Amino acid sequence: MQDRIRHAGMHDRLMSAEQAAALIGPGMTVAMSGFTGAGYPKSVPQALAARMDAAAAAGAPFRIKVLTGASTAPELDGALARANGMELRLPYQSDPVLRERINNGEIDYIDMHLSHVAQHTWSGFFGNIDLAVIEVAGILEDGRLIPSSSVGNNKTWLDQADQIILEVNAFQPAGLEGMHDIYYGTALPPDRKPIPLTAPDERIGEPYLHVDPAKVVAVVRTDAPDRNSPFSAPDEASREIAGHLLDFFDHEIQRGRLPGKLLPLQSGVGNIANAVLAALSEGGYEGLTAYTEVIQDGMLNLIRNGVIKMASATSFSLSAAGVKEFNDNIDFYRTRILLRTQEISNHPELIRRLGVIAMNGMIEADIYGNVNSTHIAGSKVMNGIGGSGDFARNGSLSVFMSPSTAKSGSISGIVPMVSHVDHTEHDTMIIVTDQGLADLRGLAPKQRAQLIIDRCAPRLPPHAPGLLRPRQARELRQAHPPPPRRVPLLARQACRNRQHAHATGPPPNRLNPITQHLNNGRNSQYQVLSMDGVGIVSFRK
Ligand code: 0RQ
Repeated sequence: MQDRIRHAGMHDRLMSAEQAAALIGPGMTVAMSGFTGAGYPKSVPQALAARMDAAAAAGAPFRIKVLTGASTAPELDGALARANGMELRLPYQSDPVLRERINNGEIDYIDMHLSHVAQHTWSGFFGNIDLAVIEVAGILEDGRLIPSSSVGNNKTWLDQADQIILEVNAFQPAGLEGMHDIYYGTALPPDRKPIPLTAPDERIGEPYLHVDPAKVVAVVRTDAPDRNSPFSAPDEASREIAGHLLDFFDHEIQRGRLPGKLLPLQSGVGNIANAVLAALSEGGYEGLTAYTEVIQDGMLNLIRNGVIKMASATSFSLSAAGVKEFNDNIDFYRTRILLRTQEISNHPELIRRLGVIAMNGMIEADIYGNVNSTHIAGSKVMNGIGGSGDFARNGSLSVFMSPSTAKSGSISGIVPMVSHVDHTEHDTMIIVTDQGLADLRGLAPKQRAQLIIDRCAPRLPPHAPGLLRPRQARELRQAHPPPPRRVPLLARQACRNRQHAHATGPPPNRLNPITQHLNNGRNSQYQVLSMDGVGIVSFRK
């Protein structure tokens, strides 16, 4: 095969990962490639972590600020976090070691919309970008770069960083060349122009990234695969969620609110999202499109079997089996997949114009439709908001999905009040759990609450101890004279219930603040029927 490094001058800058890592100094702001475990640098971060370990052992801690596209992998986030070498990380992560350090307060973490990262960098909010470490699949004779398995923020990093280290990864298939569409027309206000993209399969840029060769201080050869985490086989809850969603799509097509080929699909990360995609292949669809961030195994299968004719994204996130399928059939996929910068894959203007159907996982939703995608019990981050906000706010349909309970049924996914808000009730249109689907469009808060509880909340067996009896309800009415409210909520009690649930599992037969409030309301529309240990389960008009 032709050498991946075709620019003569770049050969002079070839060096080992250790030599390249020595160019990074304490306190630097370093931007790295990588998005959902794809296209991240594989060797320089590990060599840097070794330096950090040595520095710490010598009593001189060595820490840097790290910016990426999204999550990376053990060789980057894991290695630098283990070496305690990060003082700041943004904008999305999913590494267990890094997560622990963030949640222990040892690393500052800026969790932000992925579409905002480039513009905030240009505006200088993260300070000067001292250096960028970018994985590429090759370097052309003229110095342009063949992007790797993700694009993410690489255009911005190459443009904004003072110095560049390139990792040229021979493991990435040469057939990636031509699969990218890098648009160079974005700007800060007031110089913005409409982005000329009206369908997911349109090309508006070019297949290569630009770099000023004078800024390239090191070129490192690597030959290593991406993270390639396996996906769990869809479980019963995921299949039920997928079934409800497909029924809903059918209903919307029959009502004329969705075309037969749906609208461009966005699918988030995680096992549930992957399971929904798997189910779509049995839904009788063909010729669909995707305008999304990440191509997971489920989407690759849909492209393979013609259900999706074309997908636009910024990255892959494949299992080892998915990578093999992709690499073995790359000529087929090259005409059906376009990888763009995350500025474009997540651009609000484009998501709104295309009418994207946004489908994302969540940790919990409250009965009014506020959604927590990121924080367990309000304070421990799981991954980050990623692109879910870009898509949910601007899509024509914003769907959030989760099993109705977590941790073996001990924590309700539907709660009185979310412990952290990522997506407000104003952005949330559809909530789906294994129990059912609530279409919140056109509903006022108390109507939303009734529907979410009726359709989505976990169910109790008929004689469960949480059943609220009429006498108890009467007593409660006397105990808590109710103020009429637009959004009934006893916030203090909602928080107390949650703390208890997370500390000890489901609390014993305790009255839920919302059920109390709704039941107590002189002008309440609802009568409480039952409740679970964590949040209310059902009430009726
Ligand atoms: O924990 O791994 O310890 O078992 O959260 O939950 O049910 O496996 O669901 O893999 O689909 O992820 C929201 C995290 C869901 C994901 C989230 C625990 C649960 C498990 C994972 P364990 P599941 P998924 C585009 C879109 C934000 C970013 C986004 C996410 C773990 O979808 O990161 O959407 N979204 N980006 O046990 C306590 C609860 C819980 C809970 C779940 N209520 N309480 N723990 N868990 N609910 C892509 C990008 O932006 C890049």
